[in-house]
Amino acid sequence: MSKFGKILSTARYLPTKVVTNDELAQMMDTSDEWIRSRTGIKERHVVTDENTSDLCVKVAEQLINRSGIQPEELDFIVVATMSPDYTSPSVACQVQGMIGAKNAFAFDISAACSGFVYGLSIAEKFIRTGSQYGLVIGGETLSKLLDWQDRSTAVLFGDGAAGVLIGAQETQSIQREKIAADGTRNQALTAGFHANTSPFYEEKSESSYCLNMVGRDIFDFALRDVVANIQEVVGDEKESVDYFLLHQANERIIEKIAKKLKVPREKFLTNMSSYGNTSAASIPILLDEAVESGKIQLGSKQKVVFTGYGGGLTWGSLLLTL
Ligand code: B82
Repeated sequence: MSKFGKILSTARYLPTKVVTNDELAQMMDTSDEWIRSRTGIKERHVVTDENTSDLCVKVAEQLINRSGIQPEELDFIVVATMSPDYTSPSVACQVQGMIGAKNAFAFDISAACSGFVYGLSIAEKFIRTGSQYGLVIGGETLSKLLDWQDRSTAVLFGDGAAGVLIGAQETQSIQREKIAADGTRNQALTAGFHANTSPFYEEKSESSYCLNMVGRDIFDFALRDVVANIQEVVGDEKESVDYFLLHQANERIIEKIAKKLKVPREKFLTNMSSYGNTSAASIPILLDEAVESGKIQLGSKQKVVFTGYGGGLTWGSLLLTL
């Protein structure tokens, strides 16, 4: 009989250096008050000597240690990231090698801030087709993609990683899901354009690594398409959902989405005040903190919704019974 994927444990790792809004205000024309009132962010973690793979290895090690399984028992490792160390190898392969998960296949997912939701959706299909155990990790060092002169973006993002161990069980954990994309709006949120410098290349183009966003457009996207997506996945089970874990882009977005859905704001967990926007890492960081605090209990049959939305444009929601 085919099995279903279930989250068995969670873990997070944040680089130790914390940068406050006041510290940013010494580097650029901004203020704690401006950042806080528009975004809800107070501080963020930033790497000083680590890359994305280092953060993800720390998460993978914790997931292995907490669960008691051996690295060789992992069938797959999926890393969602928009800030990999290399274009190739994938961060997932770096992690696989570092932790000795020699029986796991490994690959990265490029779906920006929706990456963890995409990853969990994909990973669950591997469990349904015979895999026993796998890791899904979201990890980012967005600090390397930022223009540190640009006060409109530099204040918004942070570095970090988190993830889950998923394993096989008899009963279905993901109850409903819908992941989506709209590539016609791909220019609304971009990062890491690689120019072709080949002598045969005839167009002149310049690399632009820095993250760029059209704030108003993606804000409207979050309030329209993402709200519709949550509504579609949650349907008439809205009241029975215990917690909504949304990508942590901006506190104002969460408030407005809660209001549009007519769901009490308290059901939306938030932590961007401490971490800023960590893209693919934001939902699993939020999840691990909620598990640590006891708000969310794995195996409790609580109902939770994970919703990612970001560059691509990509978005998606999963309704899970834990
Ligand atoms: S903003 O455009 O400057 N703004 C909304 C009008 C201020 C309240 C802004 C800011 Br500041 C920060 C984030 C956003 C935003 O809309 N973010 C996203 C929306 C959709 C998908 C991803 C994101 C993201 O930032 O990751 C807008």
